[in-house]
Amino acid sequence: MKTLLVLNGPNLNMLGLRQPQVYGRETLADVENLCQQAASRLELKLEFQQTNHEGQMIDWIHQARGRVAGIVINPGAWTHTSVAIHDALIAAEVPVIEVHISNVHRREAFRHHSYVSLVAKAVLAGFGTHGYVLAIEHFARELTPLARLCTTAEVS
Ligand code: CA2
Repeated sequence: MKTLLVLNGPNLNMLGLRQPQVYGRETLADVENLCQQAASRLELKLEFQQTNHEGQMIDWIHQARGRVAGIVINPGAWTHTSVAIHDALIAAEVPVIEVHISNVHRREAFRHHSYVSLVAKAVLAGFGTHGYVLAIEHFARELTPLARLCTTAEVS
């Protein structure tokens, strides 16, 4: 069974507790449940982590190398600041999907630039917590030979 790693950056442990108008009412535990349900439906193993410490995030990214099939990352504010996370994602050589709960492009100008997008195969922003599920579903399509066959059959 292939493994996906879902990584969450700073302050995302506060999800559901403050700023519901921006990030909704679901907690990070709710998001993990959504992700685990999607993964088990798609026959994937899923690891889910959150940290407020940049070095910890970089260590998890390094440890993903050769071990996981894909990384779904919501880097939080490090999206807009961290060359170190950008470099770690390159070093990991694992496909990356960047997820943002809010539509960062409708927000402050400092949220419009992402160091992570430069190394991500895809970016989801503004889908709320469903963005995590969409990212997992996309990886499942790419990783499961049967899913690829179904996709081909649908279009032919
Ligand atoms: O929209 C997203 O998912 C973000 O990655 C969330 C980050 C923000 O810095 C990015 O620009 C966009 C912030 C996460 C903090 O989440 C909180 C949730 C509740 C209360 C306070 C912070």
